[in-house]
Amino acid sequence: MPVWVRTVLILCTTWPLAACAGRQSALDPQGLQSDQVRSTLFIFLAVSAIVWIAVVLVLAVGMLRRKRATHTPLDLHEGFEQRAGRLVLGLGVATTVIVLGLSFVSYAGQRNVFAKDEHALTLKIIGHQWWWEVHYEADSPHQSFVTANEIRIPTGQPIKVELESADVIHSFWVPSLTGKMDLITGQKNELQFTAKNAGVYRGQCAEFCGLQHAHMAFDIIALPPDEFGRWRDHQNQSAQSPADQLGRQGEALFRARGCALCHNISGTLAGGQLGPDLTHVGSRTTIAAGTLPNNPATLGAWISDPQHIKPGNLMPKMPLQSNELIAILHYLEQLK
Ligand code: HEC
Ligand SMILES: [Cu+2]
Repeated sequence: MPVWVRTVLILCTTWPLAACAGRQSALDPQGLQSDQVRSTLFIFLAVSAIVWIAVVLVLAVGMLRRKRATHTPLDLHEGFEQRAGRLVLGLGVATTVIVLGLSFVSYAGQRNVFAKDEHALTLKIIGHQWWWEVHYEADSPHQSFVTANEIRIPTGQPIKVELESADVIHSFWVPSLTGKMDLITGQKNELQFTAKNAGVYRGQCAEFCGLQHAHMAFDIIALPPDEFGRWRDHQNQSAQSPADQLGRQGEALFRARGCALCHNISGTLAGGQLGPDLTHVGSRTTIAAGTLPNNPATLGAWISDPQHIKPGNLMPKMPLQSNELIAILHYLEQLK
């Protein structure tokens, strides 16, 4: 076999399968609910495949064994009519049984996926064009905090997300963990899921919501419970005060240049609510809803011209001198 034929064959067979694993795949489930979604899919797929193969086989046999007609279509053959009638009845019953069976499988699957646990950890998630506001809610306000675009959860514990929208309809979808659910203005939807294993699972807005819909992603980072506890305690704290002169200058410029009108940094005078909370922005792994990894270069590029990176997003390009940009960047980098 020529090499190119072999290459094409290998590519055609393995390339589609490569998409089945990874951190954003319903076929590589890492949560109790996504397990259920996958088994439901496979049962439907297997039953439909068997029916399809049976139909094609019968059709093929019929075509191969076709005989020349020896009678006119209007002749009645009692024996044949009776056999045909029984066959049609049998197939009708089989179809009904299969459809009812699959309906039951689907119903049982949904019951598991949407089962509710009283003791779930509750998060409130608000969809914005084009980022995610994430509230960790506890009984005591001292234990509650807000973050954005990165959702850390403990493994093995049921998580309840309450979904709302600040503007248009969005949809919360983390294929590795569970099915999707819409975020709708004026309505509170709810979804629960449990991550089986530690890892980073990518989520994506799954309902077209305008220009930058494609750049409205997020990460769910599932951690062992004690590590999650440490992260949570840290997020509960107000922002660290800047350690040096440049950082203090950055903090002042953050207010003077208008950033504080849209961004909150707990423990400081910045209390804006239009954009993501930046109290611990330096500890997040990505910026701009999963658009870029978070490092000094990307953060600097974002602040100097967010419209170049994510055209049409709701953070305007702010006129900053380069020394002002450096000071603000230095300040934000310290907000671990
Ligand atoms: C008019 C409101 C507004 C102003 C003013 C504003 N921002 Fe933003 N900012 C936003 C919005 C909205 C986003 C989210 C954009 C997106 O991802 O779609 C954002 C995102 C960010 C992010 C990324 C956060 C993350 O976790 O993804 C940083 C950092 C940031 N802004 C810093 C600044 C700085 C520094 C200034 C001042 C120079 C500033 N912003 C001024 C609205 C604003
Ligand atoms: Cu969207």
